[in-house]
Parts: sequence; structure tokens; C-alpha cells
Amino acid sequence: MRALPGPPCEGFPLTSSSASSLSARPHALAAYGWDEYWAAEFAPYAAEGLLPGRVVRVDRGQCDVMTEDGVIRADTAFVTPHDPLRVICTGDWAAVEAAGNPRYVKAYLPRRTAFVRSTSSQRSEGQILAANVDHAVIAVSLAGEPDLGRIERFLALAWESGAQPLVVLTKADLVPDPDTLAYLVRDVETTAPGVQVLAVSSHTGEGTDVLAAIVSGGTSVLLGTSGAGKSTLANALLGEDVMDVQATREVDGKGRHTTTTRNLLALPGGGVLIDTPGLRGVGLFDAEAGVGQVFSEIEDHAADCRFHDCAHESEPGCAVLAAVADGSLPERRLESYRKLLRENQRIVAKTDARLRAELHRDWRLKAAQGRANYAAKRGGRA
Ligand SMILES: Nc1nc2c(ncn2[C@@H]2O[C@H](COP(=O)(O)OP(=O)(O)OP(=O)(O)O)[C@@H](O)[C@H]2O)c(=O)[nH]1
Ligand SMILES: [Mg+2]
Ligand SMILES: [Zn+2]
Repeated sequence: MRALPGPPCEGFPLTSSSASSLSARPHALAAYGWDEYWAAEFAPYAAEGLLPGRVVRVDRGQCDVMTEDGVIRADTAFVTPHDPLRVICTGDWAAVEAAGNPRYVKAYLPRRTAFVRSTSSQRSEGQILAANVDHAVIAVSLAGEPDLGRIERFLALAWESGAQPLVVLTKADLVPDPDTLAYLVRDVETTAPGVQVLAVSSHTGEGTDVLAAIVSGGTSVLLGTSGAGKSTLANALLGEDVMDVQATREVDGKGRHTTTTRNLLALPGGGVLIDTPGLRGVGLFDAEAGVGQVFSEIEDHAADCRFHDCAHESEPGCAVLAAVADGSLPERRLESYRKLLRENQRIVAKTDARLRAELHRDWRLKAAQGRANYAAKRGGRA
């Protein structure tokens, strides 16, 4: 099997001869998601005298790493390779030098999951937005009518990342009529099979307790357009004003971005939250499986088409077109599905084939292997 994207410093000498004295120690990092799995993965680096830590912020050649000794500012020269998907990212587990000025991050552990989009530049390159995320929280403001197409796009990337998506409709206080609110939630639910849709208000506190319970386990990332209310929600979940919020703004999604770096925060009720800068657009990046999951009801219908290779255009016996005809499948959904599949094919065709082959990982598969290896090792010791 091909190498999966992981620590880019293969040249760094590793020995596994010495005992991993650190593996029992770093419980100070438990609030940041450190567990036996990561301890086992980190053992060879611990043997080299490197410190484990979680990247809480990356900023121009440097990053802040939360270690058991507190936050260390470290240089990222060793973990900033040419391939943007291998650049160290908020949420990564880093191996940091124990001393030195500057201190260097020498490696990071293979990611369990990674949220990737393609950048809007002509060269379709992938960009990692967050690593090792369990819940991808897509924040959509109720200040305007929710853009269903954009939600579907975020969801495709979220499914593809290996994280469980969740849609949070923010600023619910701006929709005081309960019937209208229920209608909006249902409308978004039809675009998000298998995904929980939750209306919340950081101002009134509505729904935030349910969200707090969901994000109290694992690592969650807040994603969405600028002004969606991500940082306000982060502050509500933290119970204090950690993230800056612009007091007033006229239109969501426009103007200056308030948050400019991705920040990882430990929540008081457990769990870890990553707040991100608003995204104007999210391009798909090799996300065919993710698209399939967003439109799972279409793929269910397609199983009943007469022809195995039905394109759902005009074929006889097409169950997808029949569903559109009888009103059970909104035509908008089918059009959106086609549009995203086409866009994904374009990106895939443009991306370097070698790179894709290498990336044609499945982070979920990787995670499953990691856990299986770990379980086997543990079983061996027991
Ligand atoms: N009415 C209402 N306004 C809110 C709510 N949450 C946030 N806002 C307002 O929405 C604006 C944007 O909030 P932010 O939290 O900065 O949005 P953001 O998504 O973090 O924006 P970026 O950092 O630019 O990506 C601010 O003026 C907030 O006061 C809410 O629950 N209700
Ligand atoms: Mg913000
Ligand atoms: Zn068909």
C-alpha cells in the first residue's frame, strides 16, 4: 500500500530501542484529546526525547503547540513541505524539541481525519483546514435565507474528511416565529440526510446546551462563511470571551474577516473546539464519496434504475427521474448533485495524478488500521 500523508520528515532518525518514558506522563494533555492511541503513535518520538503537543495555531512559519508544560511557540520549517496537504495544521499532534532557540517541530503524527478544500486559485490545490477532527460543525446564519447549495458543498467536504458533520443554524433569535424556524430547519434537513440540524442562538442561549453536549466529546471544528457567528458561538461554549467578535456588522459574509487564524481551544465541559476564519467559498477536492453521502437518497433511488449505468438523464426506467416526477425528490437536489459531481471531476482531472494516488487514502481506513494495530499491540501485551 502507498504511503499515506503523514509526517513529512522521513529523514529524521528514529529509534524505538529506548523505553517510552513519556507515555504515562502527558495526561496534562488529555483535555486536548491526548489518549492511549496517540501515546502509542508518539512512542518513537518520545524515545528521541521529543515532546508531544497539539497544534493550537499556525501563523507564518511558526506555531503554538500546547504541551504538558504549557504553550510552546515553535518553528515549523521541518513540517512545511512543498505539498500543501502535508503542511502542519491546527489540530495536528506535533513532536517538538525539548529545548533550543528556536525550538523546532520535527514531525507530526499521521492524521486520523483532515478537512480539505481546494483553494480558489486557478491551480487546484488542496488546503487543509483542520486535522484530527471528529465533528465538522457547519455554521449557517439565519440572518438570511440559508443557501442550500453551499450547505451541500460544506457537507460533501465534511463527509470526505472522515468527521461527522452537523449543521448549526445560528442567530435563531432573528427568526422569532417558531413555525418559520421549524420550516427552515426542515428545509435544511432535506439537504442533509444523516446529519443533525440544530437551531441555536448565542444571544438567547437557545440550543447551545444541545450543541455543548455534542462537542463535549472529541474535537470539533466550526466552519462557515464570515459573520456566521462562529466565534460568538465558540465564546458561548467556552463560557468566556476568548475569540474576538465584531460588535456590529451589516451583512453576513461580507467585509472584513474577524477571525484570521484557526484556533484550537479546550472546552470547559470536555472536548476541543477549533474556530476558523470565515470561508467565502469551499471548492470540492477529490470528494466523490462525500458528494455521494450528501445525496444518499439519490443514490438509493439510483439502485432501482433499470440500467446499472443510468445517467438519470432520459433513460427509460430511471427511478431518480421518477422520484423527481412524483415530487419525492426536489429537482434542485438532483441539479445540485450533478453540479457537484461535475465540479469534482474537473478538480480531479486537474490535480496531479501522482499526488492524488498518494492522497487516495481514506483517512477513515487509516484510522481504522491505526486502531487495529494499537488494539493488536495491546492485546499482545495483555
Ligand atoms: N442576533 C444574533 N447575532 C449574532 C449571534 N451570534 C453572532 N451574532 C453577531 O454576528 C456577527 C458576527 O459574529 P462572529 O462570531 O464574529 O462571526 P464569525 O463567523 O466568527 O466571523 P469570522 O470570524 O469573520 O469568520 C457579530 O456582530 C455578532 O454579534 C446570535 O446568536 N444572534
Ligand atoms: Mg470568527
Ligand atoms: Zn436513473
